Amino acid sequence: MKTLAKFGLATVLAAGVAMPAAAEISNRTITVSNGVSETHPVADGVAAMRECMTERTGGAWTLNAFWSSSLGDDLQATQALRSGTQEMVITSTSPLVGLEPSLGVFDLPFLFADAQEADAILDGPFGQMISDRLRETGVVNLAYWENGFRNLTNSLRPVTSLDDFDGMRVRVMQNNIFLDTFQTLGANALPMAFGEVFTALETGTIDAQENPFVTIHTSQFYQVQDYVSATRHAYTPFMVLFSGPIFGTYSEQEQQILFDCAVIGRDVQRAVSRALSGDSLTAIQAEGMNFNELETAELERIREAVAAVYDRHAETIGEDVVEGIRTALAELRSN
Ligand code: TK8
Repeated sequence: MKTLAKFGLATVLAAGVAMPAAAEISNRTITVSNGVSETHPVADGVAAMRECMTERTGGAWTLNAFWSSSLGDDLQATQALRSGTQEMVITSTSPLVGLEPSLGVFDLPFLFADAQEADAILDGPFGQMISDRLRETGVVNLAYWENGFRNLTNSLRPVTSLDDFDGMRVRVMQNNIFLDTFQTLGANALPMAFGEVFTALETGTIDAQENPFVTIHTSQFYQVQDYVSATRHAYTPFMVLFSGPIFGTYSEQEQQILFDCAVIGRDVQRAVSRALSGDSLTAIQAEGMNFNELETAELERIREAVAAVYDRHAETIGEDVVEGIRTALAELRSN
């Protein structure tokens, strides 16, 4: 009798300790969509995020990933988040400027000098300020991941100078700053969703596109492009976005798990992306692409040619936002 009572008390105590925690973490199935393929470093980040979620929720959460725009392109998926029909998307900032114009700041040509600079800005108060603004549009930015420095590929000629852009039909993201940048360089810029790029290159609707080496490799653009030139003209980040309406149904503890695991995924994703960049370049050359660097003086001409893009879009982006990143970068660079 005594033993039984003791056992009973222990059970009640154990349940008492376990119950609040159990109540704060529900069974959840989270769908995340991506434009890139499953071989892209984003998949390493998603895997790390999934492992973190499993650990933190005791297996109560399932993270299902869909690749290669199979659930729609960046913008469509983001709209699904806003209406609460999909949980998560890993998207470029660029196609979302219609939702939140301040995101356009990351499309300004030659903004970041290197990845460390990008990390410092994105993970610091400036990146947080942009995330706060996005929150108003119905999505929660859990973390910034890496897309990377963008380079031009085409089927016509090596791009070694400003003049080589002339008349080239270049696919750009659905974004006015990219459109203006490439028009200013003399190209014939065509905005298009990422999922349509391969076919458009294959059928010759366009001559060129621009993306980081890892994307050129993992999306197999080397099959339909002959030249790759190290223009490094922009660094556009990825964001790990979560549906605002669905986020609101999560407990505080669950919301924290989302943020924490997105950051763990971020560190893995960035590390893999950076480690892979050089390998991707080697791989696309092995697949037959012709690679060239640009002379410093030519890169300088290109940079000068597009400098006016900053002024033309400052008002749309927000003068304060452009000024804010300039100040933050100047501060970083003075250290
Ligand atoms: C993938 C896109 C892609 C981006 C683009 O969904 O559209 O060129 O660089 O990676 O976000």
